[in-house]
Amino acid sequence: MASKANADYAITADSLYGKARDNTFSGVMSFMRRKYTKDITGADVVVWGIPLDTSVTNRSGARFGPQAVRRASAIFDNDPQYPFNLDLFKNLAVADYGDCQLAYSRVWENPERIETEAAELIANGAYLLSLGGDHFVTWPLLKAHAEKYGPLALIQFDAHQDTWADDGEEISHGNFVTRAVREGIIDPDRSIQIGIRTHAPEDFGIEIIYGDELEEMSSEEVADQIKQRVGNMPCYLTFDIDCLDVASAPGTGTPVAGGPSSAKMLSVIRKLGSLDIKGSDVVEVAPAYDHADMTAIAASTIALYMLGIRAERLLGD
Ligand SMILES: [Mn+2]
Repeated sequence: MASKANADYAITADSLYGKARDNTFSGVMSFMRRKYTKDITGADVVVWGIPLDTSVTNRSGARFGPQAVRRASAIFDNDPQYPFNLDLFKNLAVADYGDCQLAYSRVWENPERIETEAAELIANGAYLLSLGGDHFVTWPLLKAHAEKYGPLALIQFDAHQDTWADDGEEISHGNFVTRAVREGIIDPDRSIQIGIRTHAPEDFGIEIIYGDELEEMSSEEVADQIKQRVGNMPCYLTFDIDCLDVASAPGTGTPVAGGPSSAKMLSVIRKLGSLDIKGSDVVEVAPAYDHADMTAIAASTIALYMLGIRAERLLGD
């Protein structure tokens, strides 16, 4: 007889560990069926959605990103997760905290709302894995992380540098890097951007691997260059889904052709486990422009890899 207790693991789980038994096509859609809870006691990782898309320059819709990524993540069933060959949730306690409660009419309040809530979520040392939302959200996330961990090296997978001018008042997805450099939150000399294939007026000395260079490099070479740059500095990993080629990720607000495949970038992330990554995000998934969930699946797999290298690191400790 089927047990009710095995369904809807997101709300029936009695711990932050363990395997869900839901069918991939049904049930409550938390990220990878992790327990949906506001009690993050004992969590190694907190997954959190930030459905903000009021600061985009082109197509809006990333407010539906967290929903789409959670739904796509249901495809990861109970088998050991490739390529880690691990039950990630045997040793890694992961909570899905739901979404940030944003103000759609008092948008100027949102940066502080995000930062304040993020600070609470990481206060006890949990690793925060955030699902955007547009790339503005990385600004308050970086602030909260730097407040706790000090200045950070930034690892940014992106088609855009996000270094546009900023007067300190703007809510824009194109200048979080400008602010983070100006306020000393990231160290540009230890930071690196991967997949860039647009021009911006500033680079602040941040190292760049351009889209055409990626094409010529192996994933090993890319990962080595990142590790060389970051060294042992505490770092933050942000993955703008538009880093991927439009063929791998059409469902995003500012797509750019000529980017890498999901296969190559996943392979790079897999090799970053030795870095002292304090938190990460996957942003700019806009499912209204997606086809067959391909962008959402790519994004949820990137988030899975972020958990995977975290789980491996925990096992290594
Ligand atoms: Mn970006």
